[in-house]
Amino acid sequence: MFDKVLIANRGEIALRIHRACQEMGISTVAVHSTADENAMHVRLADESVCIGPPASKDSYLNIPSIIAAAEITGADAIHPGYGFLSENDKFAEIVAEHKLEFIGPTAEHIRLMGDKISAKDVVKKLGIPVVPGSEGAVKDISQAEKIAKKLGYPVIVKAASGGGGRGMQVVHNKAELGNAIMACKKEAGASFGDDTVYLEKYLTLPRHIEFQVIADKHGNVCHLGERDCSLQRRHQKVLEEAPSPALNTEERNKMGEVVRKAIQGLGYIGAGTIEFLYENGEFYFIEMNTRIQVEHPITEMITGIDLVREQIRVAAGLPLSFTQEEIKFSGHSIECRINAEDPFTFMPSPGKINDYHPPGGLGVRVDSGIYSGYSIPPYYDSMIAKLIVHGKTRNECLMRLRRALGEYVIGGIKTTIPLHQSLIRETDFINGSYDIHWLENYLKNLE
Ligand code: MV4
Repeated sequence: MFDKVLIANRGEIALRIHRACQEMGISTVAVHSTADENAMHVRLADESVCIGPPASKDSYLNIPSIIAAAEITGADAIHPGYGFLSENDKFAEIVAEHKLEFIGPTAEHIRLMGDKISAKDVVKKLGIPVVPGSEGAVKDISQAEKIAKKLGYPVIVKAASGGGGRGMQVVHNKAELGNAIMACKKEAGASFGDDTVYLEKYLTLPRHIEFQVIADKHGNVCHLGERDCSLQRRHQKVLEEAPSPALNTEERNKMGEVVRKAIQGLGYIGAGTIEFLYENGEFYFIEMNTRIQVEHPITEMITGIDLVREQIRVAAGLPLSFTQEEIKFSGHSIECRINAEDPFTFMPSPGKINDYHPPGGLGVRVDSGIYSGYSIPPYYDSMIAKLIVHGKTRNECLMRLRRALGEYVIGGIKTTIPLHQSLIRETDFINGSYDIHWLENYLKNLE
């Protein structure tokens, strides 16, 4: 096992990784920008190294500084968290070249999944159902017209190097197709330096359901069930739940097994998430994420498995500490992302927290590095806390979430707590009947 892990991230996930390390007897190195000197994970880490000025490109994305910090402190491994360098194949490669362990998959698997065309192609061959579409890249407009005609409109044009909702165009008829392809290519070229695009049938009212997997270096792969992440605004998840209210046990076990087999066939190592659109009882693969995700705690709450601990174990060459048969899904969990933003306009609201009282009690978990007197810097993502609740049933979970949100005091800044309070009182939410467009429609009707 590693003696020392460098945490190449900030905020709640840096603290989450520190906690896992501490419970494993591993010492931690925090790397931080000048704006994060007072961050909780920096205070709690065994050592800390300032790696640059506030702008992410000069600090949290600064590969030479991070590698230097690892070498100076004698770290054995680097955990990248989510965002920043977590899905950068070059970084994974450089880490390995410096005889450090990257706590994540190989650079090759990151690269394979980073290209959405190759990702779709490889998982399809491994038996995962994908959205019908072009086989590979769109070559020219006339070819695209033929494919679109076969698929039937509406179709969607996506960038091969995109993901997370960037670089997409929905097309309703043949007349719009040429322009949409050109627009998508232009945006993709400018944003990702790669103007390759592909075509898919556009699913109009799907849910976003993703399966969590974890694999070790001995060929063992487990799935940990699914999360429903349909409640999003501008491709930012707002609230997630596990299990999905839309799936039954049979559907879960069946798709879980399909996913498990595919990931085994891929030779993948580490934690990963297979994203699907789910419509009319069918799953359609869209993307795979090769990192730990923001919403991983709801999976931990229903399985009792510490995913970050398992990531560290498998990176160190140890086997998973459980088998698929030993995983028992228990109860229901919901996560609310709490952002330093106006709850209804979503304008960022950084600044000093002058009053802080997090909720507690049975089944309540708060993952956050904030504290009374802490100033939220304006340079980074606005998510400042995650409230995660567990209950024996979805209804118990909902009642507990209502109670916990009511207790939560964050004074001095605006937060999205009031949004969550109204959201969870909506009939559609209570009934679990929502799709990927529900939240945006709900917000529009509030205006
Ligand atoms: C789609 C789709 C409908 N049909 N693909 C958006 C983010 C990216 N990961 C994939 N996205 C979508 N792909 C097909 N063929 C609709 C979306 C989509 C979406 C997906 C998940 C959650 C929220 C969303 C909001 C708008 C569009």
